[in-house]
Order: sequence, then C-alpha cells, then structure tokens
Amino acid sequence: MSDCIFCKIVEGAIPSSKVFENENVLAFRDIAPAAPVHILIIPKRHLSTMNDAGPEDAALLGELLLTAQKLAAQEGIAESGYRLINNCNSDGGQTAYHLHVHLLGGRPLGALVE
Ligand code: DGP
Repeated sequence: MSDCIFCKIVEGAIPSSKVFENENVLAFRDIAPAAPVHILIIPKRHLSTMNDAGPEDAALLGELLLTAQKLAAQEGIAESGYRLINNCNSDGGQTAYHLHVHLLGGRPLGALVE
C-alpha cells in the first residue's frame, strides 16, 4: 500500500522509534504518546483494519498480542498494568488504516471509554 503511512514505516521510508522487529511484526513508539509508554505493534503485511483479518491470520494476531506482552515487561509496566487497544474504523476512532495494537501504560489509565 504505497499511501499507507505504517507501510512506509515498515519500509524505512518514514523514520520511527523502533522497539522491536522480526519477520512478521514491527513495534515503534507512537508519535503522539497518550501515556508514558505508548507503543504501536503492527503486522508488517498490510491489513487495513481488524475486519480484514481472517482465520489464516490467527497466528499473526497472536504474535501481535504476545509482542505487546513482551514489550510491557521490557518497558517495566507488566506488574503495574497496561492497556491494549485496537481501534477499528471511524466509530472505533481509527485514524491510521494499517492494523495496529496500542500498548499504553506507565500511569493509571482511568475509564475505558470517553
Ligand atoms: P489510531 O487512532 O488507533 O488509528 O492510532 C493511530 C496512531 O498512530 C496515533 O496514536 C498516532 C500514530 N501515528 C500516526 N502517524 C504516525 C507516524 O508517522 N509515526 C508514528 N510513530 N506514529 C504515528
């Protein structure tokens, strides 16, 4: 997806603060952090939204969550706690149309929704 900002981050065409990378997954710090720890975990392969994942993506979706779990420990927030979020489409508040999981922590996060 040539017009996808996160694909450009995967390709290295746009710089990012990477915290983890393997053949399937990339994690980097959010450009507008909403908490002391705010990391985005994305599949390298372009999927626009959660709606575009199918049964064939089960392992990939699991890898996103397990990467978030590992990064939470690495960032020192596993015990204090953290939140994982996937925003899907407009009512879900999605603004970047490349599937991603937010890892948020480092402060009490309060109510789940506005
Ligand atoms: P969402 O609303 O769930 O689609 O979240 C998209 C997030 O992506 C938002 O918190 C800001 C972040 N973001 C957008 N553009 C960039 C970028 O170029 N670099 C980084 N690191 N984060 C970005």
